[in-house]
Amino acid sequence: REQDLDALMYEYPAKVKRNRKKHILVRDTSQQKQEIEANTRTIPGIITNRGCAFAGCKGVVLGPLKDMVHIVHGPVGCGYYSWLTRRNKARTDEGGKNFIEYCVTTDMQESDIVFGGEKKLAQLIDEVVETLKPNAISVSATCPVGLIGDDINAVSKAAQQKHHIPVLSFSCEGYRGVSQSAGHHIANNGLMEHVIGDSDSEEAPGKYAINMLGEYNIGGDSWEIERILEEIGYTLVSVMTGNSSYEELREAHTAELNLVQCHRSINYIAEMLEKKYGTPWLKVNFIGIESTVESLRDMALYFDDPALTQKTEEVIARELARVEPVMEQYKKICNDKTAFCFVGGSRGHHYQKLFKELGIETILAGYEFAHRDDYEGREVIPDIKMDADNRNIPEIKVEKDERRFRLKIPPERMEELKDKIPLSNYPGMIPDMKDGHIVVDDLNHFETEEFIRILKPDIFASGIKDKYVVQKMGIPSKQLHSYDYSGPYAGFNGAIRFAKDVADGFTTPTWNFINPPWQNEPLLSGTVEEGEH
Ligand code: CFM
Ligand code: HCA
Repeated sequence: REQDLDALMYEYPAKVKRNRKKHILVRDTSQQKQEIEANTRTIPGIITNRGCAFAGCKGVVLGPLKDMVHIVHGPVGCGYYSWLTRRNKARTDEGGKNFIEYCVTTDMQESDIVFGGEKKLAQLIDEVVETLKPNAISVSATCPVGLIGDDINAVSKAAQQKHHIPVLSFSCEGYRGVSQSAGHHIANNGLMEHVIGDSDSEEAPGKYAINMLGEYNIGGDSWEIERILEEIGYTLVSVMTGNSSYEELREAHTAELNLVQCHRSINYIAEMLEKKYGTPWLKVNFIGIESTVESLRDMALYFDDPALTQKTEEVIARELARVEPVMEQYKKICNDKTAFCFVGGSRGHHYQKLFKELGIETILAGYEFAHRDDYEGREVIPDIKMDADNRNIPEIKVEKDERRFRLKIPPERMEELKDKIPLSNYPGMIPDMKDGHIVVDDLNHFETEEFIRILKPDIFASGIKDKYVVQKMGIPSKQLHSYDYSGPYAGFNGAIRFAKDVADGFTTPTWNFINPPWQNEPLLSGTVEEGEH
């Protein structure tokens, strides 16, 4: 395998090769610990799948908050491409507001870049308040805003005073970090400082009150998870941030437990909430049947109430009886196949288990922008080197809230539970990978083609930027960001949907009929006409 890796990098200059080798490892369980480099800059010129800090802030974390209007201060392209077309879903609550379908931007022009865009932003905020009347507004900065020095913070503060609604500003210029991850931090820090706990409520709104952190309702995933949790008897206080709202997030301090679905985008907020309010966090994974069952049992153990445990087991038994026979059918089609699973920061790990349930082995996996702890486990956090890029993201200090802090369970019980369930813990992706399988950080297009050539997977799971290249090589490709506009894929119903979509990918007769179009005729033909257009 090591030789394969060397051969694969044949076209790289020596320096690039040295760099990239630190981001790739072949799983070897005989080694106590395997280290990987992550969260560092992509080498210029390499075609990465990563996005930018603005995408992580506005696109991923803030965008799904539906009762807010999210203003993009910048050129129209940044606004247009961060319109939530990646299928974040949001239902309007009764009497509530929902602006999820809007795309609002200052549409900066050349003159704004030269003379400044602050006035235009202030005007747009006035217009938004007048016409849409949102519960709150966010302003996200794109690259040129930072370069020309528009003070979005001052404009937002003035607007907040003028209109008496919260106007939150986020200096999430695309270049603020090496990837989307920096943008998650910037957005989450803002929500932590200005939104969570900003209400008079002291009591949770129901029994077994929980927040679900790091779940963005792509393809309706949160709704399937909520269906299960609510039937068991949990009360969902808030979701960060799928199908959620400013109003919901304000109440998040009242929960008894925080679930962490996407460790990458939210683990630091889970830590802050524990420090400030005493709310413990539990790592869950609702992707895959076994993972869902395990997460539900872990939650029941945390609350330790016989009635809740019984209801949990009842729901699990009923759901398994319903979905397992269906999964068996699809398994017949999928069994003994291999997959690549390369997604942003969590799904590269989470989806391996669901693939496994279909008999599909993940032989290569990785993350676009996750950090070492998402690969190696949280215990490496103290060893992670700080560099100029990390320091660029402002840290916030969180103190214990003396009035609201409450230990949710006694410290001894907490310690006891930590041995049984992943409370405040995430062991990362690497321990779940098998010998000889490959882990790649920030996989690029050149390496994708090379790995495909060497390993010939049966299915390629990734995103829109690389799927079509691979699909045209004749390998079924599944988007695990947008779900190819299908979903939900979470929970019990999601597993069935996923199984069907994957099996359809293998069995579609298209593979027998399609020749690349350029084989038969030129792709473009036409005549140039003179006159009117
Ligand atoms: Fe978390 Fe996400 Fe992901 Fe992510 Fe993303 Fe996403 Fe993703 Mo695309 S928050 S890290 S920044 S699970 S948008 S909903 S699918 S890359 S694996
Ligand atoms: C982002 C969003 C994205 C992109 C998806 C893809 C998403 O990174 O800004 O590349 O297919 O999930 O929508 O990750």
